[in-house]
Amino acid sequence: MHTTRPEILSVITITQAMLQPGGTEEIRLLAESCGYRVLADLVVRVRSGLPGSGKLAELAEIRESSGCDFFILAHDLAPSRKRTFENTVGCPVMTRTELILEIFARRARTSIARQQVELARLEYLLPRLEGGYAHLAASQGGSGFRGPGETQIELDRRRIKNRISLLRRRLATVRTSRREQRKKREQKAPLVALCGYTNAGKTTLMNRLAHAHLLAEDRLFATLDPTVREIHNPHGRAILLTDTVGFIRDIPHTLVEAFASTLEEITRADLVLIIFDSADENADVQLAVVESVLDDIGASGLPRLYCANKADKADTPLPASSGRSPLVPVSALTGKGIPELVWTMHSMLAQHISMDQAGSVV
Ligand SMILES: Nc1nc2c(ncn2[C@@H]2O[C@H](COP(=O)(O)OP(=O)(O)OP(=O)(O)O)[C@@H](O)[C@H]2O)c(=O)[nH]1
Ligand SMILES: [Mg+2]
Repeated sequence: MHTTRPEILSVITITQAMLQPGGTEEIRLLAESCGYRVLADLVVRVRSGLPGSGKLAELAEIRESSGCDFFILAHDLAPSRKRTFENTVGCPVMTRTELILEIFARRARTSIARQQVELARLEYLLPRLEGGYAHLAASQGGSGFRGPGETQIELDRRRIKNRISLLRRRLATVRTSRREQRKKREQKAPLVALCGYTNAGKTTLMNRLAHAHLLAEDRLFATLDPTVREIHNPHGRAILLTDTVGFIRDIPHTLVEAFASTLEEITRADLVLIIFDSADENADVQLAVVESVLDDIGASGLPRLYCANKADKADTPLPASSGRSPLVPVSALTGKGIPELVWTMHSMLAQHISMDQAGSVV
């Protein structure tokens, strides 16, 4: 019997010369996390997002000889320039934002995550419909909107707007009910939010601390929905831990908006545990991204504890620790440093909460 396997698409990534450190590795990891086979990583010089005409002609030849299905750009591009790019190289071109939206679409499992991702994709698509993006939404798989042809633009736009309003209304209800759940929890125990760059090891740490079995894997954006687990300190007092969606540099704006109720979990925490991969040579850049997202979502004033994870892999001790404290090195994988982390977490909570309220609850 003949069984059909899902087709694996082959891609070539294109990183701008002089992009930030780690840009090429990150776009490859993003592409692989989306299930694509990466045939090559090219670094090219671009001006306003577009390579020069000679380079574009060269890319068209590379596409012919490699048989790649499309190119993935490590940067974003205005719709008209993207069309020029695609017409010259003779295949679709996916921007970084589109790739991230696609990964989210593929990862979303729960109904709330699916609605959040659908909203983000539609918000992204709406202003681009006229530019002929509908075919792209239809051709790239995933669970997002399938746009009909350009002839129906007005109809599409109306449908999309209606769908966006419906999704916004539904997600507003989710936000309200999450707030109510949080209020109940807040009365029960202090909340520690695990946050950090995607793939830093947040879920592995959550599993280690709470003896949980949540999905942790070597892929970007394995976690989309917030999860809460209860742990107890040696005196039997409860602490709630919440694991949530990871951050990435230049996180698409529509995603931040659509995931507002998820990110709100962090802003309500009594302590923010910032987990980073201390073995990653770009840990400093990633930490700066995380700190800036925390600022953006209004969580900058919360007490924070840095957790230098993957200490089992790090050659040099804490390359990214510059000026950040308190900081505890751990390995969520082996358990090294976990008792120190738990102790610091408890003492920070005790200090913070006793300052906030009359009596200590920890
Ligand atoms: N060597 C080593 N690997 C680790 C450690 N902690 C996590 N990992 C690995 O790092 C990868 C990512 O771990 P996750 O826990 O899924 O990371 P995350 O931060 O939750 O990632 P997202 O949910 O995708 O944002 C997995 O392959 C883990 O096994 C550690 O301390 N040491
Ligand atoms: Mg995770």
